Amino acid sequence: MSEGTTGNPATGRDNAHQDCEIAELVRLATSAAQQAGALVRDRRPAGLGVERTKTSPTDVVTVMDHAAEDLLREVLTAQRPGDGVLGEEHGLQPGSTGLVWVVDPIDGTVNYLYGLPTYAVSVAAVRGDPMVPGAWSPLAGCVHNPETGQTWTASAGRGAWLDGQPLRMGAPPPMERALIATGFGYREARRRGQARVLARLLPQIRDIRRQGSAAIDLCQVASGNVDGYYERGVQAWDVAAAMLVVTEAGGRVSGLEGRPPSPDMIVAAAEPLCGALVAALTAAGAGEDDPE
Ligand code: LIP
Repeated sequence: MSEGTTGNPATGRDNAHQDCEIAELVRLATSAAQQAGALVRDRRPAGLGVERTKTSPTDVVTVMDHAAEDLLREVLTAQRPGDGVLGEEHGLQPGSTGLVWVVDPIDGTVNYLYGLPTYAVSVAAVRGDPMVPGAWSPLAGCVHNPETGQTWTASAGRGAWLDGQPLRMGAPPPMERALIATGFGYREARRRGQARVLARLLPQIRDIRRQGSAAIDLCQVASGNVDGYYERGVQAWDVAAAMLVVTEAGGRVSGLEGRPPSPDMIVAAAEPLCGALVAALTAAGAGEDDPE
């Protein structure tokens, strides 16, 4: 499988045109993510601090989140002025083409703040409304970790790659031998609920990893560094590009009880592990927070 594979010969011309357009979207996503990655890595101010907080005192934003999102918006709109852009820090700038760039300038901001290397720039081109769960789908995406240099890319129906090498997920282990990544939200009631779910799940699996970047967790599912991932509370910008990496590598990304992935819950793994995880999380009441 390679980027730019020609489509169905029956509709050859249209598919070839679409292939070109999607390949172009992947190139732009990759170039934008790598430029923003170089900025946050190379221009990190000495004594970087918290610029402001969002949903709780531990939900932080740094000056570099803003600088990188500004750069992403500039690069993307210079090339494709009619497209919309939805970013973690500055919200939605509507477009006219039906295509929206969904960007997270630094996914893993707490790691970045502490000088830990697990963070990423995430850039996805999606069709539909990325604010409404189930109403959008990613066409192209790139997740770039500026510290390791790892660059995951994916294009809808055409495959997923890590540093240009095709990714194909193998058969997963059973639940009791599965290494599962997860993350925790920033509000107290959410965390109490997440701790309750973890206490139910942990005895059923090999172990848990909490790496601090949903985008990297998902890409590591695709790369086989963990077997699965789940989290409550992640937004479209955290996961839009990495979801495509997982599905194009042969995995499944789901919500609970047949629902699409959403801020309520995202679960990712190859089948049958994904289904087993969804069942275990449902039984553990993972779709609800504890009372405030
Ligand atoms: C963060 C995630 C992290 C998750 C947090 C948060 P940010 O994104 O990727 O893994 O547990 O809830 O959403 O805030 O660094 O972009």
